[in-house]
Amino acid sequence: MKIANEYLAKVYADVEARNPGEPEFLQAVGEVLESLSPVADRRPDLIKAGVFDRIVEPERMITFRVSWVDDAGNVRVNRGYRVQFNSAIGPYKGGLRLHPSVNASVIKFLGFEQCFKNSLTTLPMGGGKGGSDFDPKGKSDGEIMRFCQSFMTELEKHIGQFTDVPAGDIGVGAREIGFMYGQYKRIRNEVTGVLTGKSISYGGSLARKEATGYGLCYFADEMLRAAGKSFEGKTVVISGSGNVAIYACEKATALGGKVVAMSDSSGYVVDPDGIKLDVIKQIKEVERGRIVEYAKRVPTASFHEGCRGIWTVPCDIALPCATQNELDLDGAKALVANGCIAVAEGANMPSTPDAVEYFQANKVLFAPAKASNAGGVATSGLEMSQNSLRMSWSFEEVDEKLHGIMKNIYAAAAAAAKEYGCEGNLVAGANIAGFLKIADAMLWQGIAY
Ligand code: NDP
Ligand code: 2IT
Repeated sequence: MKIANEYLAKVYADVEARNPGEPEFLQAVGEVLESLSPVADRRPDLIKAGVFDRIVEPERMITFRVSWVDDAGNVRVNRGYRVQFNSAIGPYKGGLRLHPSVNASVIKFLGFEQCFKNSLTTLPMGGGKGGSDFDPKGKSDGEIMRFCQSFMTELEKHIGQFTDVPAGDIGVGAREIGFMYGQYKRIRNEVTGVLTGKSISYGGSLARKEATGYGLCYFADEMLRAAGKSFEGKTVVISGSGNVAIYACEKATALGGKVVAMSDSSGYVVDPDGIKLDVIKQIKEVERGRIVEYAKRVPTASFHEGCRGIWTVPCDIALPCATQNELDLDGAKALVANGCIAVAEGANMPSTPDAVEYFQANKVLFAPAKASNAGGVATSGLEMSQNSLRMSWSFEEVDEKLHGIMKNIYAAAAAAAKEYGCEGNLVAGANIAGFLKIADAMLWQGIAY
């Protein structure tokens, strides 16, 4: 980790000592502190008020047992988490992830990133994240429901519309949010916007489902345009085939790009003709199947085992939309060698630090996750507003607000990078712009003696 400012280097060393065995969390903190060096150089007041020391420590970390009964009558036990990272600018806000790889490190890295992302949206939302090591793959609807109900039976004690508002993430979509919301309402006997990503019939927002993928492309479009380029006529590779990837594919295609590859955790499909999104949606959203099916149904497509090979597919624009650290230095080298001009992150922290460095050294336009995937949580913020107003806006109204927010995030990140001496570096710009608003709010609110 190259943290230029001496004080921040010490903050990082403390975080390292205090959080052993948490590589993802340390990776996320290290990247942010690296970017904040020019801020610490100019702002002794923030050092004096302990803002850097406080911002890397979650306000609260909740860990709990989730027991449930499977279809065969066996008792199963998983571990649930909610990190309430920072509430300086609003109630904790962030998704819930259900995946066997979930642990404290993953939840804390996601919660930490979420604070800066939410700040960038300009909406009043603090940062949080949660989930469980439960594996939804191969589970029946009944098992998913019983797990979600048990999970919410404990989580309910810690959340609320003015306290903490969870949403979806990997393994959590409208089905899971519905089961969790039903349980919350059963226990509390109150109808409030305590979760976002709800279905439309009981308070969800139009365009929330599309928002992360659409927002990613709106952001990438801004970045490309600032460099005199666009999606028009470009070949695009998208990893993943979940919520973010599907709607990134839809918008990238609408903006004139041709998506030629998508993946899941078992492998990737290449379709030189352009991915037929209706087939992907049928397999993934309706059948909950595997991507290999696409190659069986579409004659122009081929399936390749293993997901990392997707970065060897030649493209102009790469959109990693699956999971953390899925794009490493080898992937970055393959993309650059094939002439890739832009990478925009849809997943959270999908690129390893050496991959990011390689892109920047090779003048690839690079959009960091906490800026480019903020459209999902921004639209969650719009869902909260609609719930509070007891109103719902049209798809076009929400989409237009989302588009405006993404343009604004690009402008804020680009401006902060310039102001702090690293023009063109959107990683640094997004970290600095996101941080400054939270830091200011923390200064105003004092320290509990
Ligand atoms: P989904 O569960 O809908 O889809 C996840 C996709 O990523 C699937 O194709 C899945 O494949 C693949 N994937 C997951 N884990 C791995 C892994 N360890 N290795 C390889 N592939 C993997 O999740 P989302 O689309 O919602 O989330 C994708 C990413 O976007 C995550 O990083 C998430 O944090 C981030 N994000 C999501 C937002 C949202 O609104 N949903 C907002 C902002 C960021 P398989 O089915 O085989 O597991
Ligand atoms: O990583 C993310 O920003 C999300 N999973 C969305 C969080 C939200 O509260 O909508």
